[in-house]
Amino acid sequence: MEKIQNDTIAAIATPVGEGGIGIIRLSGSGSLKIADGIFEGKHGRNKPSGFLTYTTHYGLIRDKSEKIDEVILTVMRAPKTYTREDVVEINCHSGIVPLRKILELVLARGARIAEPGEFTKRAFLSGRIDLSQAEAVADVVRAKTDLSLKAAMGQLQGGLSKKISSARAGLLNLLADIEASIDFPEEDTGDVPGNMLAGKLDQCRIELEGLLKTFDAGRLLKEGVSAAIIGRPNVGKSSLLNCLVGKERAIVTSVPGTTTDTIEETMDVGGVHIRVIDTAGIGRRGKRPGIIEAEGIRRAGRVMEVSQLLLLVLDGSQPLKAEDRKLLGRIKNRKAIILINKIDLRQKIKSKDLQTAHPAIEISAKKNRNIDKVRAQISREVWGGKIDFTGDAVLTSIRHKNEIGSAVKNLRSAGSSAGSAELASMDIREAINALGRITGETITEDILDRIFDKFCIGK
Ligand SMILES: Nc1nc2c(ncn2[C@@H]2O[C@H](COP(=O)(O)OP(=O)(O)OP(=O)(O)O)[C@@H](O)[C@H]2O)c(=O)[nH]1
Ligand SMILES: [Mg+2]
Repeated sequence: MEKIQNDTIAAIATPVGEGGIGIIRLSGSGSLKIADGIFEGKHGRNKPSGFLTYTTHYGLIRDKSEKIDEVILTVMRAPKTYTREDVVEINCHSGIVPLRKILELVLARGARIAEPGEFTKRAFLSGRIDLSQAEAVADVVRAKTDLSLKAAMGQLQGGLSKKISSARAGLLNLLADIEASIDFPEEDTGDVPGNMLAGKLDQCRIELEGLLKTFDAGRLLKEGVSAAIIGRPNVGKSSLLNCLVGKERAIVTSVPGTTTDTIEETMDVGGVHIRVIDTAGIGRRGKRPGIIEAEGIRRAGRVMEVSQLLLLVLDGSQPLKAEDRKLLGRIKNRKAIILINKIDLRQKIKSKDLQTAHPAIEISAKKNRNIDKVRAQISREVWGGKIDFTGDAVLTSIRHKNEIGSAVKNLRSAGSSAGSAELASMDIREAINALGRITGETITEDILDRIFDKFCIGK
């Protein structure tokens, strides 16, 4: 899908705000000429259109007689650039005004403001990277842990593309053989006997199924997991949140019903990004819940429904109460860890009283005891010990998963219509198209738009 882009696009490529350096990026055939009109080199009279590729130059950005900022300007000439077009990057002081003024200046001289992800979209349309690599750019930018970065980088460097392209190439060959046997049935085309066809289809399908199996782990890496801290009022939920995230995030007092809203923080456990959510205590407080507390309890219930992992806190210094039992019942079929808190006090709960299949850990949130065990258990629950991350391709995108899923279905159906070459070839063609939509060989404009809409401006 090669396409000529004539217009020159520009955007602020760094977060807008006060900082050391801000970057305005230009891409397109007009980039150098636009830069010529506003840049005045400090040393020598050269203009950007005369600069060698991948050289940087110190100078001023000017709007006629007005000096806007001192900058470093980098010229990168087509085709060896991010977009394969002429690219100019202007490093200026990162303040809202210089960034905005320089952007306005390049727009006034004929550049157009870039859409979200348009630089990366051009890198794809020019054929420098395929679609799955372009998507990985957004994943790299958004990576929240070392492991999610590793997965995104693997994809950016073509790990997934290679697997998909080789499966697709195999299917294209197979299809060519089958179609030759349909078109010239009388000739000996070295045709594909049924069992050989079935063997090749199986091989390709099994490979794709292997890729599908990496999706649970991949999604975990990319999206992270939400873990809700739940329990009766005053059992130490907020104290636990503070321990886990290592700061005094939530208010802790001895008054039952201290937390009235949900409080969210993030942490990294074994490379997985975890959103920990503290909630209002569920159940009776000292007094009857007012409107605020009632809403807090309702929210706690909702968070409990949607979180992937539940951390049920019990107060070990008190006998198990009816409300604790109710909560134990509610988490029966959920992924959960039970935390018997306040073990620094005399204990009234024994783990065996709990009658639960969930793991239970005795902790003291106040004295920071056994919190490392909680982390280790969270990691076990979340990873299930089954992530093996050997640098092979990992599926992290639901879009890719769906396309591979439909390719697998088509290959299965092709295998079962072994008798009819026509039917089999139709299915194989569908599978080839599905795989092509991952790498971008076969893709429609609206899917492209949907993918790049999710990017940030300037990327
Ligand atoms: N002795 C002891 N006290 C604790 C421990 N953890 C929490 N507490 C105390 O228990 C009281 C309640 O703690 P919080 O963390 O506010 O409890 P909570 O479950 O968030 O309470 P609500 O927000 O009211 O539902 C505070 O006085 C804490 O200091 C612990 O491990 N040992
Ligand atoms: Mg609280």
